[in-house]
Amino acid sequence: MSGYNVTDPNLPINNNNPCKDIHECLDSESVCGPNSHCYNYNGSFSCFCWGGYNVSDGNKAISKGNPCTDIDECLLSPSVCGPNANCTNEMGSYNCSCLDGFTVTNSSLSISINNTCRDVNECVEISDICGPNSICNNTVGSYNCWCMSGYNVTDT
Ligand SMILES: [Ca+2]
Ligand SMILES: [Ca+2]
Repeated sequence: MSGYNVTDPNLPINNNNPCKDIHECLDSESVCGPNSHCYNYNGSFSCFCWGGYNVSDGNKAISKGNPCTDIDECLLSPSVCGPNANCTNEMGSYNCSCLDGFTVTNSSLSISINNTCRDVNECVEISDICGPNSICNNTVGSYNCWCMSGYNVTDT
């Protein structure tokens, strides 16, 4: 039967020389190609892509000629990191980072559409950012400093 090999091909097939399951996964790389795992079972086998990888041509079985390749999450789903963030594709994964002037809302969780990058309120969160006798004005992604009325900036 397909998926089975006779134990000793030089002898007739019988109870003492039975058909044995072919362990296709012993050479997983040549069977399923890279970035995949191979699952052997009696009479056949299956290939699965690792997480973060997808088969090149979804209409065909995973193989060395139709291997699992990295999913470009940034291209596939541009909003994966949410607004005010950079998305960097990585092999088997991706990375989100906040743009300058922004920080992740909940720092104990990773940046995502559900935990977006918010504006840093520099005037509140960074003490004395504008120095003494000044007025600080927070803006989205940045901030401005002004001298209080009656004061001039030290070095223009
Ligand atoms: Ca990726
Ligand atoms: Ca700001």
